[in-house]
Amino acid sequence: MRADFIASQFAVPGRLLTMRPFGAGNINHTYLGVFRDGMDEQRIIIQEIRREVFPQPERIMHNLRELNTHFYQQLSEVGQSHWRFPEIIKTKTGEDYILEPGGNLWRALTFVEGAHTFEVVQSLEHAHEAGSVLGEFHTLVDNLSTSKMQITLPGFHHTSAYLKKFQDVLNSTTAEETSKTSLATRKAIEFIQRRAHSLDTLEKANVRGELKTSITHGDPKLGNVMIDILTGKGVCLIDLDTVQPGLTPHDFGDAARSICNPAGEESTDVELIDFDCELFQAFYRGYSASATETNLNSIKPFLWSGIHTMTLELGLRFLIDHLEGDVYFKVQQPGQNLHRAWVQFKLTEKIEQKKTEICRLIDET
Ligand code: GN1
Ligand code: MG
Repeated sequence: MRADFIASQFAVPGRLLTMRPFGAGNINHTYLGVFRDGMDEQRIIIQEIRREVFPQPERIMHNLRELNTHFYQQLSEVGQSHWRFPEIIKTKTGEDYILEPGGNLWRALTFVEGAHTFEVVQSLEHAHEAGSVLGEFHTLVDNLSTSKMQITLPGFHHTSAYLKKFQDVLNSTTAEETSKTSLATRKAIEFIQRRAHSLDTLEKANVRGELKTSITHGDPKLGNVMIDILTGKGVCLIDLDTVQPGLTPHDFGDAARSICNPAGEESTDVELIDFDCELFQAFYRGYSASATETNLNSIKPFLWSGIHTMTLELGLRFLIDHLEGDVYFKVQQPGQNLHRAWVQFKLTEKIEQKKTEICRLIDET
């Protein structure tokens, strides 16, 4: 296995005992390596960053260095904190990563011990902790200048650019053929077309100067929230590859869409999809308790749109990938990206139906 060879290039004491695929990521290839040095055992994360998704993966490593330095500074100022984060493990020759000639980037990170992640929400407390971790993340990066962070994924949450791409893809022959053969595909296309006008609310607010650009996580879904195994408390956000300048309500919306759907985004039954307002209340209480008051007040008017936009945008991204032949999101079987799109579209419908209640919960805190 190639990952074994790569693992041996990093400066970890001892010998590699095991190496296995790890996590449920849709983009990069992640492995957990276990090293043994005498009686000591160390677990590390090895990742292959796909260049076809991240055109300049070196930027991810630049941002990670900046972010870790910033976290250290912030946390040393506030004293003891439970916040933890994956750290870069250097190669034996002192580099931060290994670049395959013309290809992907490999890096090694420390494993956050004593904590785990869940793909599906476990309880109201879990939703609260996930909210709290996201609020804490936004507070920690509040004074990190956007100029220090590079764009790792151009156009990542530019929803209108996805819409443009969708229209281009629809004009291509493959998409025409797909839409002729599948009713589910045709209906999915119509689903987006009916909502195309509502996709750029946040981008427009940003252009008008009503919503500022800040450092965002970019992918704060539930599966990226680490929870302490013993206490059940939130520990940190992992998967920091898309930390870059963006719009905070996008982060809020991405977290909410994944936490408040009790069936999870890989549910095989779209009829089970719901946006649970009790979970949302718990998530929102956790978020507002750890976000700064100024930030919360400035994003409040955009939070429902953030949830709606991010859910619809993810559905749209899955649909585009289905139409393009599954080139972006990894799939286990054909049609999986279309199904994933429908999960997000069902969730979008629920978010639309429950708009009044969601907005009431946002306003009363
Ligand atoms: C991808 O690779 P992963 O699972 O962390 C995607 C996110 C989606 C998510 C949906 C870089 O994240 O934007 O919300 O799948 N990441 C990228 O599960 O596109
Ligand atoms: Mg990710």
